Amino acid sequence: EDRSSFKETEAYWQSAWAEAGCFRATVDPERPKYYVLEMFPYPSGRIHMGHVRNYTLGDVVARFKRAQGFNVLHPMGWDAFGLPAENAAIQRGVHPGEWTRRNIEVMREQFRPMGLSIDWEREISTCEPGYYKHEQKMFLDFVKAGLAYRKESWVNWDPVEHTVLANEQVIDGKGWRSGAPVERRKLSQWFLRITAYAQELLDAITTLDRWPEKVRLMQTNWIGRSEGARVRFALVGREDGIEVFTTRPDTLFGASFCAVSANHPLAIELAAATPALADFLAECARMGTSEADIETAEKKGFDTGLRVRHPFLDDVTLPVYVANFVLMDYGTGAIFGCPAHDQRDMDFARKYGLAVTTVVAPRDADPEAFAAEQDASLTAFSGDGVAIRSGFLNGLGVAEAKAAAIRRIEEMGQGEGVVQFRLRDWGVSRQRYWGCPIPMIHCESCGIVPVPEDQLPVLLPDDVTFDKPGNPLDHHPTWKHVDCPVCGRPARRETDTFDTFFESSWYFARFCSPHSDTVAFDRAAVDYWLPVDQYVGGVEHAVLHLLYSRFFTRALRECGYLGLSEPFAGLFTQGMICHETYRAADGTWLSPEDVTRTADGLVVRASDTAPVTVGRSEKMSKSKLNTVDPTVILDSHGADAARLFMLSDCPPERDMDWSSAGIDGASRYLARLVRLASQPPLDPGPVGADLPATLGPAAEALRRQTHRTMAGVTDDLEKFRFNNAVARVRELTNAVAALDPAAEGAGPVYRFALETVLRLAAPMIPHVCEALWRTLGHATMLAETPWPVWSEAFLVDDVVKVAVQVNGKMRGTVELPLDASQEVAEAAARALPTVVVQIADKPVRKVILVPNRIVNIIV
Ligand code: ANZ
Ligand code: ZN
Repeated sequence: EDRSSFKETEAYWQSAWAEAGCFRATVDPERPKYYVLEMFPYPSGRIHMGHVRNYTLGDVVARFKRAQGFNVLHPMGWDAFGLPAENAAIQRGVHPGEWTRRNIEVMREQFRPMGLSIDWEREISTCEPGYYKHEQKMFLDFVKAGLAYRKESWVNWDPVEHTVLANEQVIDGKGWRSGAPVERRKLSQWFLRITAYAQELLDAITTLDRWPEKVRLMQTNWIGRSEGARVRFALVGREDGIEVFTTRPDTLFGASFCAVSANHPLAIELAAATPALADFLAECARMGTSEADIETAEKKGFDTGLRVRHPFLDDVTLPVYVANFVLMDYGTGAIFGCPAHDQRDMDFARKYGLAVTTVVAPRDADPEAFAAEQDASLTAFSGDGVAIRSGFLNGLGVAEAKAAAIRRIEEMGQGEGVVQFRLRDWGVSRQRYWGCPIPMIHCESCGIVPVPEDQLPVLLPDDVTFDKPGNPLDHHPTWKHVDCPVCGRPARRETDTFDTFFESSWYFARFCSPHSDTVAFDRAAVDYWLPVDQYVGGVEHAVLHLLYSRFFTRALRECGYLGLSEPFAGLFTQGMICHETYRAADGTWLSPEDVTRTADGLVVRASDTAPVTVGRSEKMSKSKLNTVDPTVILDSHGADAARLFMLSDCPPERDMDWSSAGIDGASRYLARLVRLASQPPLDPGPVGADLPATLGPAAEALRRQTHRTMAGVTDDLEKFRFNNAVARVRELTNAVAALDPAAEGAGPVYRFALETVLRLAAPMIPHVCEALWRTLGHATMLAETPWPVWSEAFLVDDVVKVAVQVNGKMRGTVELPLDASQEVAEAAARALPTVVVQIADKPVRKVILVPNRIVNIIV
């Protein structure tokens, strides 16, 4: 075995594993299962280093669990619908289906040399009718169950991509892909009722104890549960009133105004008769729609001239504003403002000269003095305290005052306590071609009717054109014209397709029975394999995909598809891959391949040795040219080296720096491992031989270290500390290399320790370990070999460091078993190189042993 032939070796073992069906998963109720899944890739065209990291991490888990005796499911598929395919069609005239399928071919071939332990027989692609037809059936079931519905609503419209975006896809007021400022439009859309599960999704977060804390927190905030009250304020001189949502009903006595959103029905009504208000509403419509935009924009209002009555104070009325910081789709779209205790209200009050009335004072403050100061302040006080100047609430703490205020409002019939969620229903309609058709038909006489189940799937037509903006399905000459399944009259197909997060919300379940044709899932298979035991992916999916999937699983449960609620028992989010950036003198970016390092370490342009400015390490991105093509690395260094460097550099949750020095270092280690196995400096004895009963101290120490490494690496792999696992394996490798071939029992211990290195490292660098396992004489494959078992006896710390002296002078230390005998201690001490030099050819007169402390050699 020679490291120089790594390519043949890696390819050889990949086919050997495939031929032996090592990674084929079959339901086996007798064995414990383990389902490992990496977030499936979008077939963009080529794999990138982020993929390599993601799938390497998952593969380590899959191989480790398989060795531990689990029945492992580790599948792979393609998240194949989506916009880039349509953009390619527009820009390059290639059909989205062709573009996508070609990319899948290319990327599958790019993944293959990584040696991933995947059951390729389960490969799925979401753009194929065999996949999306089940999705159409699910949607019809959701409609029946009231979990999907249609409503007219304000939507985020991406003017570049001509489609609706979910709130989650709007980042800082811009489309998450196009980067174009989002516009507001009113459209009729399909929604999934995720809000029906808001409380359940929130409560269950506490059960996700193998999820990163930050993801759980992000989901908690996204669901955004607030307890508070709806309070109705009667309008003076009108029959109706304004209903507000507040989380601070305890501050009602400090109210100085009410405000409604620019999209509130009252604002729209008044604007019809007030041109200045109409102008103000138009100005608000141009403002960004995201919460962040609204948070940071200057607070502006329009005084409607209307007034409302204070619910608790008979003689008090408050002005009503239309304000740009009130969102229509949260609470009731209206608020009461209490400037003393809310910063936005404070900013607003100071701008429009409204009263600031302090009604909560900290417990340790003098209420009068505090109130006087706070009334004049520019900073709201939102802390805890006791109610003051608040009639029947006076003296109560914030929590009690909230409860008392709600009780009184309910008694008065002016409102009620409510729980409010920030979470909105999920709008799933997209005006795009390359997605799953929504199986509905619009009939003028019957309304919206579902496509009968026996007519599924509704196939995407292939013959579409992209020469006009908008949805090609809508432009198609015939596709949308169908007969109404109810009355038979001419009707129109729904031309919207699903948001592509629809497909990724259930693919993990489809992997359990990817070929079942009549049903989405074989029930026995999903019952056996789900939940996913370990999911691995990017933290960018913390709310979108991961929350949708949690909801979808519940919706499928409700419709009888499966019997669980949480799809992912364990989640790991990996860090990004970064690389130094390079710029030429003229400021243009240079790629890592364009530069080279001179003998004195200077980075210069490879073509002409012109000076290069080296920038800090940043996330690999095409715009800064600091990407490294995985295919080039796999070709030049092999999968094992790439995997090893990915794992060894830093903890997997952190961002890592890719460097050529790092990948070279990984290669060197592999070469060394190959030498240790193929050119051992001693006779390692036969395969399968037991270790001799007695070992010399050096061999004994290596045996002990080997057992410790087994325990340590196992623990590291369980806890995703892959970099520590690599470090331990390397240490053990060093110890194997350092073993004195002449030591008593060296041969068999050398074999034992080296084989252990291979077994422990196999999940990380599977090819070289498999090959060397064969080199060491094994007939069976390492991929089929169980995980090593250590003996606890070797883990207890009964080694001591003993000082070694020659003629009373300190010459070094040796590690000895506790209470080592005179012979053992003397042999170990005399083997120290420093001692050998000191003794030279002088006769040893005496060896004095102070047990467990000192060996003193007298010459
Ligand atoms: C009066 C009040 C007094 C408020 C006070 C806060 C502090 P969270 O925690 O996010 O649920 N609010 C209600 N609906 C709103 C809307 N559609 N747009 C903008 N703001 C809205 O926030 C709830 C608080 O945000 C509510 O409680 C309301 O202001 C405001 F000292 O009511 B509060
Ligand atoms: Zn009809």
